[in-house]
Amino acid sequence: MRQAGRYLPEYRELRARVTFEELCRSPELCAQVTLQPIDRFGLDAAILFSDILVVLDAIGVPVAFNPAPQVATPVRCAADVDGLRWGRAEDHLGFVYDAVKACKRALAGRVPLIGFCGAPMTTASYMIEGGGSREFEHTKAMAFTEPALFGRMLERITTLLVEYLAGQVDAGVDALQIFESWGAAFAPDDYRVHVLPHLRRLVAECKPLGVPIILFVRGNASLLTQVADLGADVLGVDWSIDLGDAIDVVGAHQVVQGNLDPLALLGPEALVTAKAEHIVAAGRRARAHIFNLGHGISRHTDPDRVRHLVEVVHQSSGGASGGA
Ligand code: 1CP
Repeated sequence: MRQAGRYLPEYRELRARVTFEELCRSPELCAQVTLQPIDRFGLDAAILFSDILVVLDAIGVPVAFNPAPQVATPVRCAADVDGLRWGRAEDHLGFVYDAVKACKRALAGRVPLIGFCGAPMTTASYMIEGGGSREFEHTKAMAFTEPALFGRMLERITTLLVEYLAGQVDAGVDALQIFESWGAAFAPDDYRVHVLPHLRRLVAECKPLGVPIILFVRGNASLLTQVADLGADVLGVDWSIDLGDAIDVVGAHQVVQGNLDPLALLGPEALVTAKAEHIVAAGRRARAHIFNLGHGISRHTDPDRVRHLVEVVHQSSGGASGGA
């Protein structure tokens, strides 16, 4: 959940000299940034420093990070979709795999490394909208007026993402996380028709890669129900639902991850302690629970609050990597 990033002075110091794109494209700098929160806080896993939109460049959709992502030429009609460089993406993604290898070397087995991608619809939404969105008007308009085109686009993105995740596993990642950050853009029945089949295929085709798959879905209880049986090894839960209620929805046989509201870290230590202990207690009812934030960390977060959070979680769950 952006555990490396602008809330860390050592990240800001590096970013004053290089752009976000340069960071992602330099394996050595990428490894340096990936390890910053590991060195500082003693977290139990590292997540590759990159972005879900880095992959788009490889199919001919340039993305600028200012720092929010912007796509100058959105993809909205059949000619746009069919004109992309589908099928030749692998030739352009070597820098990500080199970054994975550099991270693995730098970690030297200390903690596992998580690779990731955006879910097909979340990825498509940035291509169609041209950046972040509140209403997802263009995305939904395409799904509702040209469902076959929308389906073709998601199908091709899914194929791209399977290759991309396979490349990350080949390069050495120990687990994969799929981010469906904008799942709630669609009403539940529309999600089931237009989006879920592609996410199902992504998970199914990544299963043989042999590493655990974490599926993070930001949205609502209905979405959690829909994704619960896709075969992901871990279900990531956002902060908008009580973890105990999420476990009721997906079933106590599942492994869950989450779900502290990242903005709770802007509050006092005592609040962070109480909320973290509540989540650790709730998670005990699941088959296993990986503590995490329920979405991306705010850049206004005091790193000392994060340190405090890690201590509380380790203490209340029985030690580093314990109680999971
Ligand atoms: O220089 C900067 O600080 C740019 C800010 C930034 C950072 C630090 C962006 C632009 N991306 C990232 C890193 C990032 N993004 C990681 C790194 C690994 C980690 O530490 O977690 C990851 C996993 C992501 C994934 C990501 N990017 C998601 C999925 C998770 C989520 O937050 O929902 C999404 C939706 C994005 C898009 C994106 N990229 C950047 C921003 C600010 C955003 C989101 C805002 C928007 O849509 O407008």
